[in-house]
Amino acid sequence: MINLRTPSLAFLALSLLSIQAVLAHYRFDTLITQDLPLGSKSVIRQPKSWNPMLDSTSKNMTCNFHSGLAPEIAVIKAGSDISFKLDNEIFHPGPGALYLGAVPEGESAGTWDGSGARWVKIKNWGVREYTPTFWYFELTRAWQVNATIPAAVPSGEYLLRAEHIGLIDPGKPQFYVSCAQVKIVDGGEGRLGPFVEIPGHFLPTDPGLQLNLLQHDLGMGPYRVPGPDPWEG
Ligand SMILES: *[C@@H]1O[C@H](CO)[C@@H](O)[C@H](O)[C@H]1NC(C)=O
Ligand SMILES: *[C@@H]1O[C@H](CO)[C@@H](O)[C@H](O)[C@H]1NC(C)=O
Ligand SMILES: [Cu+2]
Repeated sequence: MINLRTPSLAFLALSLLSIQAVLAHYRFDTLITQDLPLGSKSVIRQPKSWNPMLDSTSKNMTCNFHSGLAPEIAVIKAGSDISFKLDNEIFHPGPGALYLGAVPEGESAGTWDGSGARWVKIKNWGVREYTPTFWYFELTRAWQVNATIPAAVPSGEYLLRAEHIGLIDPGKPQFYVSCAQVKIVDGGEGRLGPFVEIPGHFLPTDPGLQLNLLQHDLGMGPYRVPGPDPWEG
C-alpha cells in the first residue's frame, strides 16, 4: 500500500515512468574510451535482457545474465575518461555506481567471472537535489554516464562494471548492470581498496535501496548510494 500524503508531482512523474517501463528498459551496452571514441559493443559482456535483475543476492549481479564473454578487451590509459552508453535512457530514478574488478592471477579480463572480493567502487552518482516533492537523481534521463579512471589505478586487466539501481517500486529495487573487459595501461601506484564481493557489496536491507520515493518525510538525512565509498586514488 502506498501512503500518499502529497498528491504530488512525484506521483505523476512516477506514473509516467511506469507506463514507459512496460515498453523497454535499459542496458549499458557500449563503452567509449579515448581509443574507441565512437564506442564499442564488443568489449562488453552484453546482458541478455534489458529488464532489471530483482535479486541483489544472485550471482547474476556480478556481470548480469549475459550472452557470453565479450570478444575484445578495451585498452584504457589510467587517468583518461570513459563513458558507458545505454540503449535507452535511464528513465527510472535511482543511484548509479562504477566498479573495477581486479582480474586474478592466471585469468584475463576475457575469462574471469568476477567472483571473489576483488571489486572496488571508483565512482557513484546519487541525489542531485531533494525537495519536499521530488528526488532528483543525478542519472535520471541520462543516455550516457561518464567517469575518469583514476590515474593511480595500477596497470593490469580489470572488469569495469556499471550499475544503475531503479527505485520505482518501493521495497523492490531493480538492478541494471554490465561489465566491460578492460586493460589499464600507464597506471599508477595506488593501493586499491576496500575490496568487496559482488554480490555482497550491499545488503538487500540497505536504506538506499529501500526508500520510498513517494514518502517525503523520511528524516533519513542525505542520500547514501549503496555499496562501499568510492576509492579516492
Ligand atoms: C540468472 O538469470 C537468469 C535469467 O533470468 C535465470 O534463468 C538464472 O536462474 C539466474 N541465475 C542465478 C544464479 O540466479
Ligand atoms: C556524459 O557526457 C555526455 C557528453 O558530454 C553528456 O551529454 C551527458 O549528459 C553526460 N552524462 C551525465 C550523466 O552527466
Ligand atoms: Cu521499470
